[in-house]
Amino acid sequence: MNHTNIRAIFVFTLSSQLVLSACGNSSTNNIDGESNIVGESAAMISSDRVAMSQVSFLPDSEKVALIPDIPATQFQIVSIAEGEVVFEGDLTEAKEWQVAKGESYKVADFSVLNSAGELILRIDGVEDKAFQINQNAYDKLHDASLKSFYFNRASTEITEEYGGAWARAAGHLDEKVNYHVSALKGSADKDSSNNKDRWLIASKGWYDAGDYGKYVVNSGIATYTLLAAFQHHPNFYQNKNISIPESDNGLPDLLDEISWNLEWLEKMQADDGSVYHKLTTLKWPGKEMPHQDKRARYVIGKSTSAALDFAAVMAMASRVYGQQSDAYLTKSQQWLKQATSAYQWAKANGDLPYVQPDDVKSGEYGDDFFHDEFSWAAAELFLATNDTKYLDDFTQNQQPFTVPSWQHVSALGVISLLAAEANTLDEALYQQLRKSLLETADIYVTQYRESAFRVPMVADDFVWGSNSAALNKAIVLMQAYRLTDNAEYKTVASSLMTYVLGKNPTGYSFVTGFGEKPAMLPHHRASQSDGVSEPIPGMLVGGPQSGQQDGCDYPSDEPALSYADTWCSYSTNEVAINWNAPLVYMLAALIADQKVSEE
Ligand SMILES: [Ca+2]
Ligand SMILES: [Ca+2]
Repeated sequence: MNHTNIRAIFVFTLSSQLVLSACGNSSTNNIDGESNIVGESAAMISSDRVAMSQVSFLPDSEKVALIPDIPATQFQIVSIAEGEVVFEGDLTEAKEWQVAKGESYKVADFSVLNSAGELILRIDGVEDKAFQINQNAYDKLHDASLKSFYFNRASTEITEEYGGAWARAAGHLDEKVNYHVSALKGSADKDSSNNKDRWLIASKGWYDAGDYGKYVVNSGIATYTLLAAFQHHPNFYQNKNISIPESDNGLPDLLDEISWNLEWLEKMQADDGSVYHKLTTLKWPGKEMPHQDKRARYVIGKSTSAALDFAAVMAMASRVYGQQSDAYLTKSQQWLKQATSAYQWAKANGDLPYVQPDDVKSGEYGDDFFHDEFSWAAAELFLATNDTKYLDDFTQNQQPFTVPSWQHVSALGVISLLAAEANTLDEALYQQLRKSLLETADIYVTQYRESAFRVPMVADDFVWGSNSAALNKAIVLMQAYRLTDNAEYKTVASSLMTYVLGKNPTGYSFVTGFGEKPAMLPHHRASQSDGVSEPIPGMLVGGPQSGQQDGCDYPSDEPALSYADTWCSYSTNEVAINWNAPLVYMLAALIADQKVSEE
C-alpha cells in the first residue's frame, strides 16, 4: 500500500534517539533489538487509540487489539512480573472495516496466550498498553449486569444496604392502574371482578429501558434470556449471591430477580386469556426519579404478540421454577395455566397487531408477523407439557433462523428445544433444528474471519440496539459450541463480548462502570437525575447505528462509529432490559464454560 510506504520512508529519517527522548518512554526499546520504526511523527500513538477490551480477558477468550495504521509489522506481549517477552506476533495488513470507513487498522491477535498474568502489549510507535488475563475477569461485571435489573425494579425502594450510592425511593407502585379504552375493546373484562372498580393492581416488574414503562413484548425476550441463562448454567447460579433483598432466602438470586418481573407479568392477563400490550403513562415521563413521576398509568392495548410472548415466558418459567424447588410448585402450576389460556386466546385472535392509540406516546413494540411468536410459544408449551399438539404447531409456524430480537423470536424456541434433552424430540426434527442453528453460527464465524475488526457484525446488525444484536449472535454461537464442543464457536462468541467492552472503533466500553472509558451518560432517567455522577453500573447501552433518529450530534455517519455518549442520544445510548439480558447470559456462559489450562 503506497500510503504505508510513504509513511515508512518518512519515519526512517527520524533518529531513534530523538524519538525516545521526545516521548520519554523507554518502551520503544525493542527487547529483541529490532529497528525502531515509529508511527506518524515523533509523537507516539497514544495507547487510547488501541481498540481492545477495556476489561481483563478470560484465559480462553479471544484476545485481539486493533492498532491504527502504523509502519510497525510486529507486536510483542511482555510479562510485567518476568520483565520478558512471552509472545511475539505479526500485525496484519491495515484494513478498513466496512461499517467504520475512514481509518484502517492492523490486528494484533494474541488469543493463544491463555495463562493468567499482568501483561503489556508493545508495538513500535505506540504507547505501551497494559492488560490482564484473569480467570475471574468477568465476575464483578456479571454480578453488576444482573444487579442492574434490581436497580430497575418498579414499585420498591432501593435501600442503601443493597443499592449503595444509588439508593432511591420507591416509585410506580402500580396498585391502581387505569384501563385505557384500547385495553377494553373486545374483552370480557368489563364484568370481571378483576375490573369491578375499573382499575388493576399490576405492581413490580422492571422498568423497560430509559423510561418507566413496562412492556409485555420486550419483557418476553428479556425474561426468556435470563431464564435460559439459569437453565443452561444451573451450577453457576445455584449459590450466586448478588446482594439483593432475597439473597438469604435459600433460592438462587437470579430466580428471585426474574420473579420480580414474573409477578408483574402474571397480572397483565385478562380473564379471557388475552394479555395487555403494555403498562405506561400516556406520555413519556420527564428526566426525573421514579418517585417523582406521578402521572397516571394505564394498561394499554392487546395484541397477538403480547399474548404469545406471555405464553412462551410463562410456560418456560413454569418449567424452570417447577424443577428448581417445591417452594414454587403453586406458582409453577398457575403460570402454566396462564400460559395455556394466553396461547388459546392467541389462536382465536391470531392476527391482532398492536395499534398505538392517538393519545398514547410511549413505546410501541409493534409487530404484525406472528408465526415466529407462535413457533416460540408452541415450543415452550411443548417442553412444559410434553403435549405433541404444540410440537405440531411449532413445526407449522417455524421460520428461518434469525438474530433474536423482541420482534423476531423464531430462534428462541429452537434454542429451547435444542437445549432440552434430545430424546424429547423426534430425531429428524432435532437434526433439522441443529442443522439450521449450526448453519447460522457458521455464517457468523465467516463474518468474523472476514471482518477487518474481527467482529462478526455486518451492516444489517447495526440496528437500534446493535449491541444486543452482537450479544444475541454470541448466544447463538454459544449454542453451537454446546452442540458441537468446537472451541472456535466460543472464541467467536467471546469476540462479541470483547467488542462491547472496547474492541470497537468508538473508543468506548459500552457497559457502564466497566473499562477505562465506559459510557457515562446513558439515556436512563434514574442515572441522569439521582445526583450521582457515576451511572448505575452494569448497564449495556444500545450501541452505534447510523439512524440518528434523535437528531443529536454524532462524530460520524458510519454505522459502527455513529455513537454518542450523551443523554440526548436515545438512539445509541439508551439502556434496555432486552439488551442487558444477553449481556448477563453471555457473561455467565463465558465464566461457567471456561476450560482453564492449569499451569
Ligand atoms: Ca436468593
Ligand atoms: Ca414477530
